[in-house]
Amino acid sequence: MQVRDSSTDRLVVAAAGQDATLYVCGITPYDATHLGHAATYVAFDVLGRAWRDAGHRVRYASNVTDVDDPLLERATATGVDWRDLAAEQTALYAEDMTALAVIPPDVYSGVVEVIPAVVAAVEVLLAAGAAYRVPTPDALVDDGLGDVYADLTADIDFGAVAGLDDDTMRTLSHERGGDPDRPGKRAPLDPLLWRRERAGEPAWDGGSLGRGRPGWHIECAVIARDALGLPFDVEGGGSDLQFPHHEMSTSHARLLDEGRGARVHLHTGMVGLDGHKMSKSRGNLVLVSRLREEGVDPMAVRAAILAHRYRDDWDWTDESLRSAQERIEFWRRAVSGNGGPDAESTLAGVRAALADDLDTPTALALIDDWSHLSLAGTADPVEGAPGVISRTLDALLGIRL
Ligand code: 5CA
Ligand code: ZN
Repeated sequence: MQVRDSSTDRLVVAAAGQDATLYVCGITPYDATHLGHAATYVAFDVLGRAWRDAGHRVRYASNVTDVDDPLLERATATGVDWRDLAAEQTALYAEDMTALAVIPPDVYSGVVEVIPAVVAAVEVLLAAGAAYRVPTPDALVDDGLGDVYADLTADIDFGAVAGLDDDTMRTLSHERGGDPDRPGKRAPLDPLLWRRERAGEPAWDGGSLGRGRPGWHIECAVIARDALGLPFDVEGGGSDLQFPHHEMSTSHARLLDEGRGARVHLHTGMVGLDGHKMSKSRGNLVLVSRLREEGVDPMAVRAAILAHRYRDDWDWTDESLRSAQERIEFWRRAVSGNGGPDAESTLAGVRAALADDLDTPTALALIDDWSHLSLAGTADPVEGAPGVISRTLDALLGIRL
């Protein structure tokens, strides 16, 4: 299994040993799962399937960002308790993923479940001189402890994940949850590790840090480390997470155990609608749950996703769903008999396509080729060949006909 590492843009072996370890950043559960989320989780699901097929023991971990500013803001705006909102949306997400045949993670952790581990990690970074306190006059109790930030100068490899220049990093930090203009920080990009309690915000016992809640990046660093050990094979998510999220979480991981974070970073392209990235903040969403309510076959949704290369940006359209529905019908007709054209070379081709940086469009085209031959009728049908195709689709691509 080779994949294109998004840090170096080189093809690399995805997992060198028998154990293959994967961390994929999970949802922030304040709104329902849209096609962009679905495409990201389906892509990493195919990676897990290809690994299993190649004989690896897969260990997959993910998180739910069940405490974060956007979630708390949405809960306040709609008058719902943030815990209820998170629980409700996480359950809906799980249903959507089940419908899309995404194999669940082995470890699936909320932030609220790892607070003591995050506190201990931040204490380690402070003791190592890799973090510092920033005064918080607006904290509920201003006892002088302050918020805690990572000092990025402590990490000589900072920047290796995304490879961006300073100006770009600053712009993206501002757009994607950072606070480059916060007074009192040593450097604009330094990320928040621990936020002291503010009025109306949830907070937990933070030991020597004082009551508060975790920053975003440290959460994923700690969950990945505790679930998979360091270093692990692949860290994944959408391309919007390459910077700052994966740059920062990898930096934290490096400093925590004098180790490394992920060996390889993989980022999926952004799915858009009408030319704009699908996002909860923009509201241009096609929800998986809505499609399900409308009676759309989830396998067609999955096929529509797999028709695109995972790393490309693409737009969801009604047409892409319609052609996926037709494709599924076509495959169903083609596998309906007992015999058909020999399927071994198709299976080998699908395996080779997936081993080549998860080339799912080529894999689907190979199934199309076999289906055309099958429906044209073959002089010398091989018994059981349609079953091989059905099982290839099911096991490797997660499409049950
Ligand atoms: N909870 C954090 C990660 S720790 C988070 O980014 N949550 S999220 O709900 O905003 O996104 C969940 C996953 O879907 C992330 O991997 C994100 O990169 C991906 N994602 C978000 N929007 C899109 C999109 N339009 N296309 C493809 N993937 C997307
Ligand atoms: Zn994450």
